[in-house]
Amino acid sequence: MKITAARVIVTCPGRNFVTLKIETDEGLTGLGDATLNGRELAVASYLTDHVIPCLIGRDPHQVEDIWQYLYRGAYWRRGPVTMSAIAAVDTALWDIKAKAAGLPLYQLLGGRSREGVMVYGHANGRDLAETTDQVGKYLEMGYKAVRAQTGIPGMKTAYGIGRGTLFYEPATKGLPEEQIWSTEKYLDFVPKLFEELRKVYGFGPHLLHDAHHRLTPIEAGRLGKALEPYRLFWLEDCTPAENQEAFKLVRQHTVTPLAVGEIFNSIHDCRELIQNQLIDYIRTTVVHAGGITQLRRIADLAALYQIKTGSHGATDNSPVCMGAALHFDIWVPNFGIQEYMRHTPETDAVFPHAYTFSDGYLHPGEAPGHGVEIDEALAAKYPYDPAYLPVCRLEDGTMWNW
Ligand code: CS2
Ligand code: MG
Repeated sequence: MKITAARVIVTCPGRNFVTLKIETDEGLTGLGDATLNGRELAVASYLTDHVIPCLIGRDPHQVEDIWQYLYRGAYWRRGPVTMSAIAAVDTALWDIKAKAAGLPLYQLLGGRSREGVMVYGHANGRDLAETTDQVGKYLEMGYKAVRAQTGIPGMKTAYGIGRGTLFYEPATKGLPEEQIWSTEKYLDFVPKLFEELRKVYGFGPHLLHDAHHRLTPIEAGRLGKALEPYRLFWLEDCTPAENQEAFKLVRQHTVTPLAVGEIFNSIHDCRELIQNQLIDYIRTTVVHAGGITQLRRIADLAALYQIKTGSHGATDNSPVCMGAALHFDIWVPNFGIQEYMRHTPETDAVFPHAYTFSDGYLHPGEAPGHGVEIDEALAAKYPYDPAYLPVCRLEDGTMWNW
């Protein structure tokens, strides 16, 4: 088999998605997600201008060799743009290989290790009552695990407070929205949220929380300790992770499980965190961490240290990423949980998919490949519409981590 053509499809059915479609001389096609929120066209150009010309004429079955060619061959290694582009190629090639075999992708990885993929949904509200109410709605839908984020008294904005129900979309049109942050107000209020949630819903459901890189290591330790009585499934991105050693300080102060990795793009970003057992869940995902080929390597490394997977699954990861992630999740021995922020009906219509939700679990389906296609005619009706993620400042105007 030979790759005859490849192209990038950019579409905005409510939010922007970048998709790579690879075509072969045998008529099989594969899809890969290449969406990098707020920087979409950089990846589209990387693919169109620099990667696609190198793919034409290659055997799509050589998934590993093509991965190595794109990674080593660029000379400039790693980084979110490069690795999202490589991920898109890798995902599309796995899709083609599985379609050629007539099998769902998970069968090529080693087969099913569980009945379904436990997911967590996003509950959020402007205040404690609204957030508590929203958590209840997810539990009614059958979710076994819910992430809770709440508005904080005295703060106009807080991370994770949604626009619309069932999904949270942080990117906005125009220049980046500026949000104001107070660590003090946040640290005082968050334990009250989880105290209330445990009071109302008991200790049955798994509860998660995302601090979205806002705290210093010692503040993260303080929050983890304060949340211990409420037994969180995980506390996510409690502090920025460029300095992986920072997590030693967090670990010294709390036994609340820690999750990190949604912005990582290679195994090297998480190596120290894994080898020093400084985290409990690794959140690297198909689209931003180099595809299935790199993700399975990260998972295998993590397994040596009893660290589980918990892949990023926000709305900016397209249904193509979600489809591929679910095949990975149903196979990976050290699976923990999968994030699942629902896409809008418009997005689901552009990306028809085999995966389904029932009773708190997602199922990848049995379609050959990763089970996600694109309706190109419909996609063309939604042209690219630039949007940025917000930026964050402290109350005195100092730039902070969004
Ligand atoms: C978040 C994301 O899903 C998460 O845990 O941290 O919503 C993140 O903010 C977005 O994916 C950014 O594009
Ligand atoms: Mg997050």
